[in-house]
Parts: sequence; C-alpha cells; structure tokens
Amino acid sequence: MKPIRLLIISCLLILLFLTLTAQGAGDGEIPKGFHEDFSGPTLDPAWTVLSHLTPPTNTYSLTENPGYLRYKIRGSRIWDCWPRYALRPDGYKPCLVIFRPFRGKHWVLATKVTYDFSELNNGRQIFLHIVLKYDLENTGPYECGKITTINIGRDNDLDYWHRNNFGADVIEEGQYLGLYRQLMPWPGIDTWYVRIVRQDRLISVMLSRDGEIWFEAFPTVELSSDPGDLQTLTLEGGCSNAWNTCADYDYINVDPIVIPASLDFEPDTINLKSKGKWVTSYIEFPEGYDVEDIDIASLKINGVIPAEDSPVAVGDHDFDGVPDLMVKFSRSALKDVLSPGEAVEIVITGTAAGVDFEGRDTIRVF
Ligand SMILES: [Ca+2]
Ligand SMILES: [Ca+2]
Ligand SMILES: [Ca+2]
Repeated sequence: MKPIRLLIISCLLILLFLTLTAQGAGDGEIPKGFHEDFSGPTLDPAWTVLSHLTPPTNTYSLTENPGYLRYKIRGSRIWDCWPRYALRPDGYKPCLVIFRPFRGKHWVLATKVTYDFSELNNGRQIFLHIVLKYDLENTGPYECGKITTINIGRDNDLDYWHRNNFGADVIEEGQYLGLYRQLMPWPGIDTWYVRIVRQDRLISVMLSRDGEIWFEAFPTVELSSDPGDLQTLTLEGGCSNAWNTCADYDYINVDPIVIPASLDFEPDTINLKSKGKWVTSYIEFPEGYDVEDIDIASLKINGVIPAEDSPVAVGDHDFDGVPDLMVKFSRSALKDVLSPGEAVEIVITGTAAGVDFEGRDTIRVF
C-alpha cells in the first residue's frame, strides 16, 4: 500500500514543479494564505486546473452542489487520464489536478470534505496534498523518493481489501513520519473535517467526523530538514471507471499563524505640531512566545514606518511580570501617516523567530 501511494504522490509532484516552472510563478505573487468557501460559480483564477477533459469543467463543478467544489474523477480506464502526465514508470496519470501555491512556514489549514464512494466501482482515489518540497535535482524522472508532503485522501480498490481507506500522512523525502489509516464502510459516503498546522518543521494533523470531536491523526511530527516556505496545495485523483465518485470540498482555508501581541504605544496623545523626536512602543507576547526573538528590522507601524535600530531593550515597562520589548520610531515619520482623531488605531507588525505578530493600540491625535 505504502509504495503505491508514494508513487502516486511522488510523480504528481514532478508535474507540479514543471508546471509551476513553466508558468514562471513569481514569488511576489504567491500569498501567505487564502480562504475558499467555493460560494461562487467559477473557480478563483489563483487555482490552476489540469484535466484530461475539455473543457476541464467537466471534471469539477461549483454548481452541482452549490457552495462546494465538487471534484469528480472521470477516467475511462485506470491510469490513463491526463495525457501529458507520463513521467511515472507505472503510468499513473491523475484525471484532474487542481492546485495553488502558498507561502509561509507557520499556518493552519482547515477543510471539510465529503467523499462519495457510493458506487460499486473499482480503483478510485481522491487526494489533497500539501507539497512542501520536491527535490527535482536529486531525483530522476523514474525515482519517486525525494518528496516531502502532507496528504489527506480517500481510496478504494476492490482488488485490495485494505485499500478502502480514509488516510492522512506526512512524508519527508519518501519516508513516512506520520501515518493514519481508517478502513471505511463500503460503499459509502463520508465526511471529514481536517485541520493541519505547520509550525516551521513541526506538523500536526487533527481530524474530526462532525467538526466537534477532534483527534490527532498521529502525534506531531518534526521534519528533519527545512523544506522552505513555499508549498502547493493540490487536489488530485484517479480512477478506472467511476463516473459517480466525487469529493465535495466545502471550504479550504489557509491562515498564517499570527502571534496576538499586546502593544502599548506612547505617548497616548500626539500633537502633530509638536517637535519631539521619538515615539515609543512596548510589545508583549502571550505565553509560548519570546519578545527576545523579535526581528527589529521587521517591525513596522501601520505597515510603513520602520523601527529605529536603537535604543532597543527588553524590560517590564508595565510591571505585570511579562517581559516587553521597548522600541522607538521616528515621530516625524509617524506624523506623515496619522490624521487627527479621538481614537486613531496604531498597528504594529513584525516577525519573531519567523512567526508573524501583530499588536494594536489606540491613541488621540490632534
Ligand atoms: Ca462552502
Ligand atoms: Ca498607550
Ligand atoms: Ca510587561
């Protein structure tokens, strides 16, 4: 089972890499997250669709079950679906590939998917992959061992009783770090809620059947090397002869993890005509994060005004026992972005050990 699945996943990645390269997807265009509730009649152009059918909408639909992306596997015979996908030695070709890249090493992905495997047919599989890394340089076209992915999926194969599963796993360079398999009633329709958290090299997968009671698919796994901050979310699948098999994705949301910082901005009142040189920010983090980790160069007020290199100090300005970072900003630069008002919001953003944070305070400006 494992090698089969691995082959399927691995070779898909070659395709994705080639496609991304061919399209010249620029780093600057790739967002840190996205929200998809599939409520519109057409797919967001951020997705790339590769299908063996023309038009490709024959293999997915946003209108058959409104509010859902219906992923339909419609092959004519097994592993013979997508004609340009010929890199795999066993000939597997997913019949429909829908993908979009996103950036960041700290994020939460949430999705809800209902698999309809109610038709008595053989050899079907539908997957959601998060491709973290594919080592094209060190992997030949017929080797499939150098991928790092997170996989969620449902499969079914009458020839192999154990292949009627819902599954979740994390694979690093071809090795399983986490593996979950649940044999499913067959034929059947089943719904899964999935929550995947990536914190740099730590990955956890939580599952639920009802959206209320959750369990760990496997204990949090740690990648042994850094896969980088660019990953691709991919929906794919294949079949032999299963026209009525589908997966309905209700939503797929990727949210960057942002530390909720508390900000005390001083002074509480700014006179735009006054001539002071600096304003001061005190930043506190919730438990589990350390203000010592803050990258000073990343700090910005209202997204534009950078912090001064010095003075910088960690103390406890408000005497609450929680360390706070003191940092200064140019008062004259700040005046350029503030307008008079009784309650003017100041937003501070930055990164701490690679994790984004954000804090807000309100001041009076006159
Ligand atoms: Ca929806
Ligand atoms: Ca204040
Ligand atoms: Ca404090």
